[in-house]
Amino acid sequence: MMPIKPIRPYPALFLRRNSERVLVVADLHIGWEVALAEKGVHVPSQTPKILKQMLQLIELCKSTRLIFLGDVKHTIARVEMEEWRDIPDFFEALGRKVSNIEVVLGNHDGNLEPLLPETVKILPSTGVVLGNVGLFHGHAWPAPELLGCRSLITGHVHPMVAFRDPMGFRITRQVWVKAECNGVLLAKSLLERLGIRVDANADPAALLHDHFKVRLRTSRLVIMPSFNESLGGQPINKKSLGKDVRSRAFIGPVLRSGSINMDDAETYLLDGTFLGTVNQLKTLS
Ligand SMILES: [Mn+2]
Repeated sequence: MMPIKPIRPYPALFLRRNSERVLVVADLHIGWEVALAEKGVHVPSQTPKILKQMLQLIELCKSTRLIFLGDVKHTIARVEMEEWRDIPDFFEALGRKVSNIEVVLGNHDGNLEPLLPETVKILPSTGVVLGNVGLFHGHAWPAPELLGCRSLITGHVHPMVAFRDPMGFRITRQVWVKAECNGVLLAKSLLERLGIRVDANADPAALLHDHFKVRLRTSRLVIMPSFNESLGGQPINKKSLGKDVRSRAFIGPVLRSGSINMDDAETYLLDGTFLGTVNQLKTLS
């Protein structure tokens, strides 16, 4: 089985597939500073810092392939001046080190394509299969073929834990989330979403195979922290996670499908420290 290895202490993942050495990062949100500037808060461009970190990681893992797991840019549909400048430069610099670069589209990647060098391959938001790992951004449903993968990996959520320390200060930290996924429930939700009727006594795994020739294997979901560390995130140990309308929209259809056991999901700091399950951390929030 292909190991899923977070690169400690970075919000990045290293996957090996045959001779390929794949570096995966999610949620760069380049141009985030511009949205802040509109509100009167001026922060220098974070893109040089993000590029430097990417180049270090490429060196560290000797990457031969890069996958950006959505939300490369920040403004959703528009393109800001800074993005016109930063994004092409960013990808050209990476392209000098790694020839195989792919972007899985996220919900912030409207009009991203004209900003990318032609050598960068754009993949749909329904994701990509890498052996027994399926990667997609998380704001939209994955393609049925991803359910043939044992593990699914998403971004989008910007997972964090938030708690109060003994002095009463609020602490937030980015985390990795590893959750069990009930593949049968996920298959059922996805099939229904695709307009395929699933009767009460029907076997979603069999239907998935009949319609898409996919053998259901998914049993776990990993949520990646955002690569841009300046961003805010979603405190996953908040008692009301997913209950109010705003956070419902933010967590995406797979987390809402009822197939992911978030209560017992394991959380890890970027340095690999195991913090406990989401349920255990709820008492601290
Ligand atoms: Mn997103």
